[in-house]
Amino acid sequence: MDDGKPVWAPHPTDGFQLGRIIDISADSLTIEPLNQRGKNFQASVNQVFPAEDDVNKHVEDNCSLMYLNEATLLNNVRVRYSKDKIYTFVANILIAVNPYFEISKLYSPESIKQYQGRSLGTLPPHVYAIADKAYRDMKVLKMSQSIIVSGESGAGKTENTKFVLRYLTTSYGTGQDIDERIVEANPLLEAFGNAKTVRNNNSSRFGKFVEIHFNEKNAVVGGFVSHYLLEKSRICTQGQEERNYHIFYRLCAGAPEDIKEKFHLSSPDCFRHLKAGPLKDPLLDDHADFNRMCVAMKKIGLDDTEKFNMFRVVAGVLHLGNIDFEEAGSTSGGCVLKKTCGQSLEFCAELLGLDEEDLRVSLTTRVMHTTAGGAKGTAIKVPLKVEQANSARDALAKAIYSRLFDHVVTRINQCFPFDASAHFIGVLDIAGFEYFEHNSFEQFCINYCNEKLQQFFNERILKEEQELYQREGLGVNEVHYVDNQDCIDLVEAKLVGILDILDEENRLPQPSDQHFTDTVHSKHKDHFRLTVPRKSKLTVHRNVRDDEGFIIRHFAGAVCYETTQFVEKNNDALHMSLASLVRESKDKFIGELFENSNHSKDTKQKAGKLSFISVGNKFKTQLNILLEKLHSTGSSFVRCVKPNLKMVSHQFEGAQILSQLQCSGMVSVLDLMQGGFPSRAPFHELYNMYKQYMPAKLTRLDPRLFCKALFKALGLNENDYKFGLTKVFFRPGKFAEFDQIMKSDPDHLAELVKRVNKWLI
Ligand code: AD9
Ligand code: MG
Repeated sequence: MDDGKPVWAPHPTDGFQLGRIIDISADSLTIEPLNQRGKNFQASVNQVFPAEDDVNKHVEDNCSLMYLNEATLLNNVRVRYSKDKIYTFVANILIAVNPYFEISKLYSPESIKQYQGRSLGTLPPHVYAIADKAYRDMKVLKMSQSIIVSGESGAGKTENTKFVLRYLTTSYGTGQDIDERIVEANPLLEAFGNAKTVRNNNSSRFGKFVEIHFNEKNAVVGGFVSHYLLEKSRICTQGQEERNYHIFYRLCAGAPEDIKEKFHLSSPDCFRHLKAGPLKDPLLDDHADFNRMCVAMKKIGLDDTEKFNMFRVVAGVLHLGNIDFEEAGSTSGGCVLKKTCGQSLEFCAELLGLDEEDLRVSLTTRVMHTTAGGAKGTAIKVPLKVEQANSARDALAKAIYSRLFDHVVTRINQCFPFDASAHFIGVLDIAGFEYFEHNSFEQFCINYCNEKLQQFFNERILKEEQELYQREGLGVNEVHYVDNQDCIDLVEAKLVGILDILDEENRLPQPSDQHFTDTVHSKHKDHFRLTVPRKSKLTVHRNVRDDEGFIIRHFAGAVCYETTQFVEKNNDALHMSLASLVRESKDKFIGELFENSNHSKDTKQKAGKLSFISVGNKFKTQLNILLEKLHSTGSSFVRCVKPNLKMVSHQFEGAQILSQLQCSGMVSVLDLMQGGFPSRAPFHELYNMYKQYMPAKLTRLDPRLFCKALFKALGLNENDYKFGLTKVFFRPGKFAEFDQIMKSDPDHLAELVKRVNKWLI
């Protein structure tokens, strides 16, 4: 590397900068930046990478570069982004950078047509190319496929997912209702499951796996949506500058007057659950979005009754939120409703089909069974303190809303009838690795999920690549990657895993976050992946004990989790009084939302004890089902990248982007490819591609011999390629070089043909 050629060296904001090595010591290099104004600086050897000769060149498949490393990848993506080319391949993996503006014609109907039936690599990189590959693989291999879309919040996962769904239904649908329904399910899901956050004005607060089902003739016949982990805390509290779920504002803004009157709706600032955040966002048009959502509901096949049932529940949740409590004047220690809540209780009860008095009692007291004097015990009403009543109210709101969301998904699925499914293509749109200033149970679950997905990625890309080399008899050195099974075990192992320890805590008579945290630490004292946070990490902003949490060393970096509220957030059950209240609602719709919820066989309530439904273990089960599905399908990966934090177009923040590429495992892929043979082509493809240029004598050979003869005649360096059993494999950049020789000007080509002829004699 010290041959005076330019290198990529670290840069704090751009990720990398060009420089020249001017001195080498034992463990660091002295770099002179090529940018004249910069000062010389030190960089460690493993942070400096060789640069391509022409740093302004860009390639569609990053593997056709000569040097495969994180710096050349970043540079390639950067140069392409500056030309509005947001998609780049790294072999079969697609990188998609969010442009934050509509690129003209990129997703037009003509563009859809273009990609149909075309092999990967024959057209510019595009999410359509991935969709079509999945479709062709499904058809040829007779095997279901999945497309895993990942990336951080605002990176473009949901948008790309929608492009895939539209592409597949447009290209391979039968033109019947089902095609449209699959696409129209999205506005509905987004109304109930998306919200404005500081990272994304339309952030999905749940994960989803959407399957499009195809019949024996490979035409679209159905769909199915699975959803994961709706963020429930948002229903009652939102971060600064964030909003609640879109549906609340849309309903207030767009509902027809008679409905507004019936549901006692007014402007959002009349509702506690809405007025904390920005009520109106200049970029969001709640009124128009309401109408758009109603169109989607109609297309999906929901009638007015169902639609208004859903809206009624949403309105009920809003009025519930306005109920407030104050200490009761008596000595009971209980609380009463504040006078200032006006008719909130009445409206809420009316909309949810509850008895007003029952609702009031259920919010302010809790039924307990004493064990004294018999197996059943007697029920007594214990008054709740203001704080407890507040949390009972919020728990009820969260339970109702999340059941409503489950119902929306169930209804969507009922609108996709299918009975002739042979295979499916599933698209996974789920939040990527998260790391905030404060990390709680939600981040813990998301990052656990990402560990599992990363393991799947490693197996599919890294392991299978090496197996391919072996199968083809290439004899390439093994590339090592960090296996994260130990981290997954730490979370999900039976009994000793964090999820089971947490469940155990939830089942104690007096569960506490602190006791849970201590148990985790004591069960995993010297675990490589787990450490106790240092005091400073947790106590800067809040007054928490210094060990109230744990740090997990994830594949993408260490994350410190604060465990306050883990116990509460892990429990999906309502306390008994509230659960029976809603289950026995006079309103059939509400009653059905809560059917089979608490009180099922395995969640019997004991005396005085809350029932318990584990959020963590439910997610674990769902995830394992999902991974089983992924394992049984062929897979493609789309890595979405967020270009900047300001959410604006044409701004490429290199360092930010680099860290996303590292987190997504792309850098390990490059390591593997640099040591291996990233470009490959089956003999027959090369034969078909180049036979037109070659003398007849050569084209009479079979494809394998044809390639051998051609390469020899061209005098290609034998280190640059290898012949496998069915394919030729090229070292990084070498296929592009070869292709260029073959497609060079006619004079040069004539010269080549002469050489081939000579060689043949
Ligand atoms: V989150 O984890 O759900 O918060 P996503 O889903 O990764 O996030 P999303 O797809 O919602 O991000 O994209 C965020 C915004 O970027 C969109 O609302 C669009 O305004 C913008 N975007 C994303 N992809 C494209 C695109 N291909 N073309 C134009 C885009 N705009
Ligand atoms: Mg999203």
